[in-house]
Amino acid sequence: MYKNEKPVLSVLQGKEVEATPVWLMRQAGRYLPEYRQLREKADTFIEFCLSPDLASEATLQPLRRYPLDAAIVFADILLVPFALGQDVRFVEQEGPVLKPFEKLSSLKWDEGRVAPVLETICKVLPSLTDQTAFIGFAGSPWTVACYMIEGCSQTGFASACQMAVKEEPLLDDLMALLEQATVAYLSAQIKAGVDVIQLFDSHAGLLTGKAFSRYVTDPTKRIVLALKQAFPNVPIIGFPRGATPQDYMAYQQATGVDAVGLDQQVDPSWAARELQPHGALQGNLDPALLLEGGAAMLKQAAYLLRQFGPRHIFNLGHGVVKETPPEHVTQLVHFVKDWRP
Ligand code: 1CP
Repeated sequence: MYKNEKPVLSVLQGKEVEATPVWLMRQAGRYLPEYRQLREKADTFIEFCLSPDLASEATLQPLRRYPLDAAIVFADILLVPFALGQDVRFVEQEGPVLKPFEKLSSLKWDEGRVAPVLETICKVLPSLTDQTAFIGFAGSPWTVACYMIEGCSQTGFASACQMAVKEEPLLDDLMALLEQATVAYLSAQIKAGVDVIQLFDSHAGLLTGKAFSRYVTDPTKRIVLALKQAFPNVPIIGFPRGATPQDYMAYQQATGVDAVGLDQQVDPSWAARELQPHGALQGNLDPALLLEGGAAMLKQAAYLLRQFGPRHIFNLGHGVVKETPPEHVTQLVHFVKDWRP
């Protein structure tokens, strides 16, 4: 046993762990009353993300309540378009609104615009125990491109999908720009002190087959390669949410990620059989079960723990929904921490 190592890192490095580590996507955020109170201290969500005092506190809030094995820096995937110079706002009840960009050449990566995120990382570090992994993240180019092209999420990203099917040069150019920006941003996060990276490809499932490999797998592979060359010891979790089983397999085999994040549509017994022999897995409790809590949630949690065994980081299949009672999270996290094979 590697007692003095962070369990999340051990799983990602293929080492034995005593118990399955756990963290939750969107473990910080609006389901926590202390987050809602903190959120009032900034006028806009972007300002909140770019205030190291507030963002570091938001990062730590869930760790004060629950014995989680990882912290994830409080930020948002849409800070990348913001740092490229696009106008990004978050509208209450509606979600993100991005102003269409005139031409691609007007976008340029300006790391100074996300420097406060790096400061947040530095501020959080001294408060983490030596067992807690610190996760930095970015959206994958396809998912970020969806928002940049569409401007909001209400349209189901129809024009981005159309551009992908037609392989339009504008999309390819935007993707290339995002790939470079993502590598620069994640490298800066690693230098600031995170020890794991997660790539959120939340809208990967809008594409399949050839378009999936061109806009999801291939860019991820190039980002992983660039990061691994510079930081060989920093593991990467890839989350191609909504991918078909075939696309999940292709993604795992081709990208070089250390772990694949599973959404709740993926059948755990299939994933344990087909994916787990090739790498660690993360996921995939349905956030609706966490919302529900109680016996149904614990039954499925036990099933996942049995199915996946030790090469697994317990998580949800997507983020904690904002109506979730915080006590359900207490129940789940303690259940996972106390579980033994
Ligand atoms: O006022 C608020 O509190 C706004 C809600 C909120 C929060 C708490 C948004 C707006 N973003 C965040 C933080 C956030 N976003 C984190 C850090 C918190 C944590 O995980 O503990 C992370 C990792 C993200 C990542 C993110 N943002 C994703 C990828 C994961 C996913 O949920 O699929 C995506 C798609 C976004 C875009 C986004 N940010 C916020 C909204 C409302 C949306 C749009 C979602 C949509 O398109 O429906």
